[in-house]
Amino acid sequence: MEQEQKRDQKTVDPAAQAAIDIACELGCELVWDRLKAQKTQCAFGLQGLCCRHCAMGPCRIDPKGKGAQTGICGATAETIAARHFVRMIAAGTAAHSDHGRAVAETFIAAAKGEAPGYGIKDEMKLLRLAMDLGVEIGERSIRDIAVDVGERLLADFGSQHGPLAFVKRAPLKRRQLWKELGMTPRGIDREVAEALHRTTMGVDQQIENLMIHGSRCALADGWGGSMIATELQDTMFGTPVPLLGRVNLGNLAKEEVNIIIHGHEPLLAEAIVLVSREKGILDYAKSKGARGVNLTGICCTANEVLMRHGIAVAGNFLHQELALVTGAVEAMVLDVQCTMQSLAKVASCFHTKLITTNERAMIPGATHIQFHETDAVESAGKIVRAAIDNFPNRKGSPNIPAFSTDMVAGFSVETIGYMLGGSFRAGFRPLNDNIINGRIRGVAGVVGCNTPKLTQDQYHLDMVKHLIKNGVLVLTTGCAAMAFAKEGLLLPEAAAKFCSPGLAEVCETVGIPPVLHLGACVDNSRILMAATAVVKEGGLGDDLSDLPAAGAAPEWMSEKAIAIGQYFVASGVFVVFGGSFPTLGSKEFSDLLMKKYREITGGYWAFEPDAIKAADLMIAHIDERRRALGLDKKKERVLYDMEMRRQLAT
Ligand code: SF4
Ligand code: MSK
Repeated sequence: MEQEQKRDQKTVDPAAQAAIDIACELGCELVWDRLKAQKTQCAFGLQGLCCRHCAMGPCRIDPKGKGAQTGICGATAETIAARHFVRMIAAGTAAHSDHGRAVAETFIAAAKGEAPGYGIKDEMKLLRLAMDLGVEIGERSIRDIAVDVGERLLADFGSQHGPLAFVKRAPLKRRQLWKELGMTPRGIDREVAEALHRTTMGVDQQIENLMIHGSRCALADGWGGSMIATELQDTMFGTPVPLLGRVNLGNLAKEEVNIIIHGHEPLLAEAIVLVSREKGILDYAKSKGARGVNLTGICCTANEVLMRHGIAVAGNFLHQELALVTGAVEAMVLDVQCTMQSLAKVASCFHTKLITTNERAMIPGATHIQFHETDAVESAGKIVRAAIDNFPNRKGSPNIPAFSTDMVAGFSVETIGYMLGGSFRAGFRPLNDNIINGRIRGVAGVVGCNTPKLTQDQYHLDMVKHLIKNGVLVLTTGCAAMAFAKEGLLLPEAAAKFCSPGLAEVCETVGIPPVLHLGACVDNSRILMAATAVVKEGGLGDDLSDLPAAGAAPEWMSEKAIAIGQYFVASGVFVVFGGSFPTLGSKEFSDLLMKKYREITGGYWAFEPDAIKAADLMIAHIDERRRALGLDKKKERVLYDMEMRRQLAT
């Protein structure tokens, strides 16, 4: 009974619950209602056992062994599940990488002076990138260097033979392994196209072979498209440094024009931040009876402007409809990814204007105002003015749940290095030392979405509280980061309250929270870079798979999460997913991912619906890595006699 009640509970967030109650009173349909309307979901689809890759189908495999055991073409359960999984990786890689491409194109235009409103904010990062990429610095201007850096990275999308530029950042041993396995990504678009080719009817029907390419495609995301997005965004808009932010629906303002930016690409959001602070815009808002313009965000666009400007976050994925239900939102401005089509219907119950801005992502019922990167300020101004014009259309007084929590965000890899080592000797030595001495047991990346199939944020919170209680430092991105922020886990004070004594001591000494917010979904590439920095710092093995580290996406829903999971697995990391897993209908394919991959790349998958058990799996993996590194034994103190000292000196 208690279990059932728990399952029925939609959220653990009181702000979300208040908004759900309002929607209920108003008869406004939400994501949970639509989930219910789906009734029992297709068991074949859930387990990866249906295929509609050709017109002989759709075909499905009976997991109980009674009905059909192959598709009409003869494809087995294994092949069907593997092809589906690889297509999810390809879609996720395409999404992150198309984002990266848009950023690279704007970066080049900005460097050439063809995109007024954008520039190069972090020149140091640009120079570091130039050195990494072999771009000449000499006496050249920042602009010329930036054009070459942008062109070099843009070339990775269409490259045919690779390797991608950032692959060489990975530890040597990992690169050699990728080479031996044939997993080194050659070109971002090439890997996505080949994934679609191989998974079409009658092509690759051998699951190990399919997953070699699935891994190569995922690596083109993590060490390619996503990393390009992160690095160029930092260079253009500034590398994040820790700052104070706030999260939850209480950040909507009763008497101001509320604009919510939602999606993933920060190109428009950066321009909106700029424009919404202009005096002319504020005066315009006042002329319409508002006190000002209040900008907040949802999903990863929110993370981007939080990390660089401290813009408040209205909520994570499942908050997108709830924010509109408050009746306080003049405009929700969408770019790309994770924006539900239902927003148009919810917005129509209120005065809210739903504005799409990207030609790649339109929604019936929304107003489309195309954003032009080459005319960013003017374009953003049009959008902000449209929101202000909507303020007088508010129907009655808004109903804003008064919940807001403070947080510290903005932990780029550079910042973590400075915080640990100081500006002059930035580095990961103190982190490595504290892992070696056991104050920090290990590191976990806990990232990803929400899904209405699970109580919003519950799994995230249960897992992470268990991890930090057991001495595991957590790195986070995406909507997971917002779940932790709402609970106060992104505050330094959380260390004393929730952590093991060792982890609390380290956090208090350095002044960091036990859960570090590294940014948006594309910024999972920062976790790859941080892990690589730890390996290079020394003392914890010579490959990513040696580290006492693990990853998780407890409440995942997007194909992007599968791409991220696989690039971590292919990079040597153990990854646990909650909720559901799209391969369980095929034991053989699931075994490949969850058992055999351990021998192939050192990384492997697990699926665990229970948050505490999942966290324990991560801890068990971390302990196993510690044992392999010899960190489980207390080092015996050796008293050196004169002879031993002499030997040391020679
Ligand atoms: Fe069915 Fe094979 Fe066609 Fe898939 S590819 S729909 S399994 S016949
Ligand atoms: S926004 S991909 S719901 S994390 Fe990046 Fe959140 Fe998942 Fe979208």
